[in-house]
Amino acid sequence: MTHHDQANTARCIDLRSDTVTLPTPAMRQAMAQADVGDDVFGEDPTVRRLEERTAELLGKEQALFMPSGTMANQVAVRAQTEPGDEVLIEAEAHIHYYEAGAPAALSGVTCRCLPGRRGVFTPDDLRAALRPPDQHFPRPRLVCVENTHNRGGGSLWPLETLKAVAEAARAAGLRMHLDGARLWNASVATGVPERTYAALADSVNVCFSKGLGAPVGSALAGTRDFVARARRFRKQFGGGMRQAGILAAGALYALEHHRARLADDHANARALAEGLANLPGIDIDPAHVQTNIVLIRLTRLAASTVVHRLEASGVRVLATGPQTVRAVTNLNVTRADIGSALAAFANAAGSPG
Ligand code: TLP
Repeated sequence: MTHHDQANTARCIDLRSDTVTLPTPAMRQAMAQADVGDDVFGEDPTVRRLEERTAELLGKEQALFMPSGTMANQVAVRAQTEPGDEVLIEAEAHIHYYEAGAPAALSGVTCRCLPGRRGVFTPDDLRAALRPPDQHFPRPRLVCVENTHNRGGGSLWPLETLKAVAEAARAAGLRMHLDGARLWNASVATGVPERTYAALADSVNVCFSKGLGAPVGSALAGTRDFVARARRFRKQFGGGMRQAGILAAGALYALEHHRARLADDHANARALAEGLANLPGIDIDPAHVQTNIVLIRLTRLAASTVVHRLEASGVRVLATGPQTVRAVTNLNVTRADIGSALAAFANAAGSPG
């Protein structure tokens, strides 16, 4: 029995997130053998290699290793705004919805929310939210986009729409940040290289600890000047790490070995959605499942009830609303697990008794 099998039999089928993945034995080995140094002194060779490789993949001058996607996003906000500025962001974007009020708490900025269709907005949505310079108004400074979009159900930004939003932002003198926690998924799903998306934004966050399966880490990329400024705020926010090469080695391993396999997660998510579409008590359009996140609307029961019942049969999902649950396929979930999860859903979602 391999380590991977053990993990799967010992645990339940965990579809709560792609953050729950465990490092593989080969990844652990790479981590154990990493060359390290003090990264605050710029002396960790493995962190440097990861930063260089990430910058190259994203077509940016530099990248900066970060402890989390949240810190990468919030350093990006802090480095590109001043207190009192306005950030234009889709209403359900992670930076606004799931980061504990950090834009206000850490950068002193307000978020002006744009309406999204599964997380995607248009240049017109952006322009409609812009106000002329006036002493009454906060200064609009930064536009944030998220690709893939988490609460949109792993949805993809059409490249043309993203280009048009980037142009509208530039025309209005705004900078743009791309929360690409799952940009790897977007590229695998569309065939559009990461750097093509990244070229449209001034700053980009990518995560190694989501679908790629590394235990810890993200990176924030941009120009040399931007990264120098971001490095200062990373220190201020407490994110300067020492022998971080142990973590960077896991991220590098994930980058080189786990990107292409995201296609398997996408196929598993689609299979799950297609199976769910046939079950009573569930409303889902499989065509909306573009990557590894499956949003499931429950028509008969409360999310809390279904989460509880699934848990009892060894399947874990996350409630994302009173009648919505989320299943995220990942490195530790096999096609056979999808069949088991469907059987569990058939029992959990249909009947009240
Ligand atoms: N998302 C997590 C939870 O916070 C909801 C998840 O399980 O999906 N940007 C996006 C789009 C994300 O989905 C996440 C994590 C982050 C940023 C933050 O990354 P971390 O968790 O590393 O701070």
